[in-house]
Amino acid sequence: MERSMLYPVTTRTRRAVSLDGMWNFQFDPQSQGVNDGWANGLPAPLLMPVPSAFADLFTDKDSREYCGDFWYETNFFVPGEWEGQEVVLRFGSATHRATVFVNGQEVTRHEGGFLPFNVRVTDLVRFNQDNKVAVLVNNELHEAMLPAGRTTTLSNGKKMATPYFDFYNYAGLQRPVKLLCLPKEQIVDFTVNHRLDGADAFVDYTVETTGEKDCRVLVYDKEGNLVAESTGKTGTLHLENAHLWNVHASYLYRFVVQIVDGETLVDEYTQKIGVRTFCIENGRFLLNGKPIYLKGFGKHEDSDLRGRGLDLVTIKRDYECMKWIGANCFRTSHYPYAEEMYQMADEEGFLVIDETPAVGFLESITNFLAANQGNGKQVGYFEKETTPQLLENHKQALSDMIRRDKNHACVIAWSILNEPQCTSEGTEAYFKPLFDLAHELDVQKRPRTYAIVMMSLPNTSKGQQFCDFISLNRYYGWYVMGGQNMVDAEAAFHQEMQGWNQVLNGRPMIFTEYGADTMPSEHKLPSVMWSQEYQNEYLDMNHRVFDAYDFVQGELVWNFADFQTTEGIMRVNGNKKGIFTRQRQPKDAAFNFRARWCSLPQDFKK
Ligand code: CKU
Repeated sequence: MERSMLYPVTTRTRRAVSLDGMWNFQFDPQSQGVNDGWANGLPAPLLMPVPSAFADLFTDKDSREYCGDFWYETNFFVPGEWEGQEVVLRFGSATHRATVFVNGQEVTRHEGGFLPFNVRVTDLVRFNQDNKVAVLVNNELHEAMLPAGRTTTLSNGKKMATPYFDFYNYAGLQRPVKLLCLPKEQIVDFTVNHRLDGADAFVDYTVETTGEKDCRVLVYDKEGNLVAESTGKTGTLHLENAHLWNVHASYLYRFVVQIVDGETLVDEYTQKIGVRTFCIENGRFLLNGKPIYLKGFGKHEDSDLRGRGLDLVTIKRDYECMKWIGANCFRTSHYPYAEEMYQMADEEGFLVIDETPAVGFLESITNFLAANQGNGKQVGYFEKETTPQLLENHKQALSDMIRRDKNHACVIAWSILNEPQCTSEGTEAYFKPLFDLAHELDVQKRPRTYAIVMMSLPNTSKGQQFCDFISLNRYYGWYVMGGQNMVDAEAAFHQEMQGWNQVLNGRPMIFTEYGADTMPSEHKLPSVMWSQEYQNEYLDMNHRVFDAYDFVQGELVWNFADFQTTEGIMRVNGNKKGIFTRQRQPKDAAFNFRARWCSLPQDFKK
């Protein structure tokens, strides 16, 4: 149960109650809360909404930039009729680490800010009464964690987080918190893999439970008709004339997983699942056996006031914008997103490249972003004292992400890192176990990749050989040879592409980043960098290069929308490479993309 990554649902045997709302909240700069008994009640609480980041709700800078320990606390009522069953608390995430207390007692600790965790509290809660949950959260950054960064102390004694990554270090309880009631013998995990045979589909499944009783799986179509059934903890479901899940043409079956004891229903879990296959063959991505060209975005979970807090309104608007512009894919840069985002991708028929929070493993980027704060040193990232701990945390995040997301039709690939340092000796020893683990854990054997930073070239990158497809982050015409130099940028870009052509060995390549910062306020004829006109010229040049190579099988522009970053001389109140503003209104480039993407066939360059 503790390990279960199943999304909480209410069924005949399960209850899932939302604990979202206004919680009590308090900063703990001296880390005194544990000793002073704050788990039993916060001495001077503020109110704080859950889910949300806390940062952008305050009006003073010290609170916004707060780094260190802080607490959330609320009361919850446990119904008396739940007695005799398992009671579980489920956090969608706690950024970046948390210790949970129930009725004053510590019940669990969790490291990593972007994946869910459960804790069983059956023996601690008082039934038919109020109970207290207190969560000690910490948002400090260091080099053995994902995402990486460092924490320093300012002359006034306050801590400051310096991310090694280009997004704001939002923190808190940013995803839903739920109280669950589950049967003692329960379903812990459910896994599917799909095979197509003519008009039919076969779904091989496995159910993991906490006991020995038998299982049954039922499949219902959209109209609610039972279309397949099987018994056993493993088995195969035969879908005659299967409705396949497809891009912009989703079809989701309802899978009902049961533990049964003769006629008695012991546990029941349900999940909507799309049936499809995805693989790479002859340098092409094949969805249900047909070539598909990837068009879309690198994104962020980022919106006004909420920071990275789950916001269904933003999610809805983002999908409407992505449909309007003709996109079919996005990458969850640079961390696994809230589960609600993948559920919507399943419903809307979008392809997702799912990324771990492995970002910031490169000192040149840190020095560049931090400009005046960097230490100027550039050493191998995977030969440090912190590396073994980092690898452990990385494996944990990768396993949890795969376990959580493996049944989503939308998820077509695993991105194992973003822009790591990958040219030094330690690279292979660090990468190999992670790439192996992804294949071992994923029965669908989704293709694996990592986003390769500028300056890591085909002949210098010691990580590219592990990829099933190559993903490049490239900024020719922005960070490299921008402005009037664009003509040289285009030539240099072609030259690099020829190098990659030598090492692809039939693997497709996609662009996981390309983009130019653009202020929605700026127009200029002829263009200058940062103007809307320049963003379009930059994109046209990049697309000319992509279109010249058959092996380029996708383009995910950086970024879907403007997003918040740490302040500094490289960023104007955030990164402005959005095709949409942070408020999700189109820049001029959005119309350029709409014209291109709506006219490119799905099987472009088939
Ligand atoms: C993006 C220099 C490349 C760093 N890359 C990662 C991403 O997180 C950044 O936001 C580029 C950028 O806009 O610089």
